[in-house]
Amino acid sequence: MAETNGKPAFDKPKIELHVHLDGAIRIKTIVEVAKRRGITLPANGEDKMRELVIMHEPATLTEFLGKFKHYMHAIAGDREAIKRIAYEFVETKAEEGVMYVEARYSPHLLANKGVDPLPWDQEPGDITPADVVALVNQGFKEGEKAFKTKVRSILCCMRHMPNWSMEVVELCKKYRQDGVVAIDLAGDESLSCESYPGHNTHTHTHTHQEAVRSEVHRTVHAGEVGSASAVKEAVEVLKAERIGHGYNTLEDQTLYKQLLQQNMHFEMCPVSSTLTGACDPDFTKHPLITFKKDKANYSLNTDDPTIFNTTLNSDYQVVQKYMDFTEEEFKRLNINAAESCFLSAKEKKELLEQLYEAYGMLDKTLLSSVLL
Ligand code: FR7
Ligand code: ZN
Repeated sequence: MAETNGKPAFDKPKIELHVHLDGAIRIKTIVEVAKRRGITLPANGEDKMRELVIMHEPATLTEFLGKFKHYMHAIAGDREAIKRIAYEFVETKAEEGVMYVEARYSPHLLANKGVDPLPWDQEPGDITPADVVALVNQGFKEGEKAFKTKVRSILCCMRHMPNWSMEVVELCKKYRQDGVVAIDLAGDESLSCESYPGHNTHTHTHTHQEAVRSEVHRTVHAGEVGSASAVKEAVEVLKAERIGHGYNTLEDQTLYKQLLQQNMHFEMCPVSSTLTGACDPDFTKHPLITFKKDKANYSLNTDDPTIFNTTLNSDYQVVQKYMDFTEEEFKRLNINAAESCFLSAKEKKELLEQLYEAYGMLDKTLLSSVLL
């Protein structure tokens, strides 16, 4: 990873919209929880575990999944651990100067009951996907109180598990008063949202349609390693309001121009994009440069800070160093992130007002109400 020390590239409040809770767990916590539960980890001690989990070079999906396999079995299926990772997540984001964050995860991948197959070779237990959501919500709520960073959550469907998806949207509905704001589709992008013959009532398409019907916000991982057609499918079929990554949108200029016109939000993850092999490791050739030049609506995000050994600041440092990002652009993209977040209109307005104030900008909301 690029150097993460020194002065922050942008020393003002930030918004993060694309970060996986299960890709943001502290190694120290993994080691402590494993010890308490008597669970074996593939390496002894924090330093060796960190070395195993961190990704240094661009990798394949299989290698990437291997990182989760090193530690997810230690956290999944444990009430205290699930609540703790949520609480600590808020503390970490507060330290990074994040004012508002939307954290995402798959409730099924942290459960040990009512999920088939049981993930991470766990023994059956008593924590259902619904219990996972309730525990994460508790951790977030306590973290918000303690650290003053606002947190909401996005529940992920997994592309290879269409049979989990309807429950995910139901959980979004059940917990909408408790901090859950949206649904996502994550996982292996080579699998299309309709690619399960014989499962036509259990497709991601059905689920995202149900999300539209019940007014659950939608984002979809697309155009990261997948092509521009995956982005088109996300927008047209799954009715995504934001796109996770979306780098390959640029391969289809008609689609790209249409999405620019629609003001589609792209959740960009610069460091992640090179370590997953989605983009060329030469940051000076990164698609983000085009999005910036075109004044597109995008945010900057870490994706999986534990695995990529990053903080939000290191992603900001990378784009400052290799893509000539200025203070003005950092402000503009954070305002765009706030505009595209999944809070209610009232809460979004409050967030924007706080940002304008922190950025020393004229109160735009007030101005527009005067002008109207
Ligand atoms: C996905 N996750 C974390 N980061 C990512 C990512 O794509 N950057 C996990 C959830 O938050 C899922 C990890 C996982 C587990 C089993 C099988 C697959 C995957 Cl294909 Cl991606 C979404
Ligand atoms: Zn992601």
